[in-house]
Amino acid sequence: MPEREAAFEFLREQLGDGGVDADGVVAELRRLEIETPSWGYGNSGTRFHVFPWPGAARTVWERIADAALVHRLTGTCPSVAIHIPWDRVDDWTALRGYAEGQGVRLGAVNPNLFQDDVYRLGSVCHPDAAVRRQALDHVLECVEIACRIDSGILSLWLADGTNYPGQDDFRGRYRRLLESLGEVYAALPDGMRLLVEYKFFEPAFYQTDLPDWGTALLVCRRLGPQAQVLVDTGHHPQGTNIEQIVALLLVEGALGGFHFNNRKYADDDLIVGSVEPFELFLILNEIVAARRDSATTATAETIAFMIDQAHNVEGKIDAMIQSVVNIQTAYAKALLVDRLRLDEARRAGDVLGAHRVLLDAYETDVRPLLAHLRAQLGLAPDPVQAFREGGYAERLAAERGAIAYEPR
Ligand code: LRH
Ligand code: MN
Ligand code: MN
Repeated sequence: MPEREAAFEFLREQLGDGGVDADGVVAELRRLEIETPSWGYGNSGTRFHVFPWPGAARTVWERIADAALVHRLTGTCPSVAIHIPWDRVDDWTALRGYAEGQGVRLGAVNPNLFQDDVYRLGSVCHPDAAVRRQALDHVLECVEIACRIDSGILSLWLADGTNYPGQDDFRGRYRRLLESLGEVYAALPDGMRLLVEYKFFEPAFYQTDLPDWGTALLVCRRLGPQAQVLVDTGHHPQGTNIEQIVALLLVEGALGGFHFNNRKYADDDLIVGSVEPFELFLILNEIVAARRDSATTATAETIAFMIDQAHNVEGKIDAMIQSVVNIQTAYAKALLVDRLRLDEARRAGDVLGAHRVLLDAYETDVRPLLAHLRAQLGLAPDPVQAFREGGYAERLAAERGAIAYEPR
């Protein structure tokens, strides 16, 4: 038996002794789907500099090809989110066909309401009705694009906010927000979801119109059941308990999806799980717990797992695969949590006993489980290594070269 399978058999036995069915865990891991963002494959950077990466994708076609490569190596990323106008094409049928030919589908459509000069004072909350109209027309066009590519998700983030006390009227802006999003909601076809993404600051530095999950939830409540909250893990003040937000949104049936990434200071968009892997595990633990609870299963099953990250000094595809693997790893660990023992400890008031149940799962080396899953899928056991040793980066660098950054 190869060493890898022996490691799996050993783990299977060990888990079995604790009442965990390793094959069941592998089957659940197999159902996990993670959407990668087209914008993570091109060059990006900070306001200080954008370092061109040799081989980084230059066009939407190349971004889709790179997302497809990530799917071929991981087996878990069958869709790619697009951002309009960054990914705009004349012929959506052609782009859709190209993606399908590559083995992926087009996923969430992200309108862009933050890059035009006209949005200096906001988009759908702007004091001038003509600007709000322009912003709304763009979002409505994105609803149409979503229909054409058969995507079920419109993913909306607003950069709207103000920079100085007194600059605008909070109540007025909130009303404009509700009225504008009401028009978007009315245009959604059956089955399409509007995911409302919040962020506490940036680019606005004094006040943001959708600063937190509570405001996003209030808006979704006004709109209706097709509107749900999108949690970008990098969009909270320091120290925020994101796993609690996730749990509450699940109970409220309002958790639409994630933009996974990691951060140290602000909206850093680093590789998922690179700075706070335990936090990632705790978030996924809440999702697994909600899937096991009949009151929350329905919402927990429809969560869109999306990555939203950007790469300043590192290779794009390599970084994306590492994020995917880190999510799979944390999810596998969350699946190992002994929920009966956790429940008992909680009811007995055994504070540290309950905590140790989580640690037991978190500290398990799940790499043999993931390697076993990949063997089932006919993939290499370590997709990062497969990418690094497969000559992909060198081939893409030779084909595409390093292009100087041009604003998209
Ligand atoms: C805003 C954000 C949002 C955008 C993306 C490029 O910070 O998270 O999701 O669409 O970054
Ligand atoms: Mn985001
Ligand atoms: Mn962000």
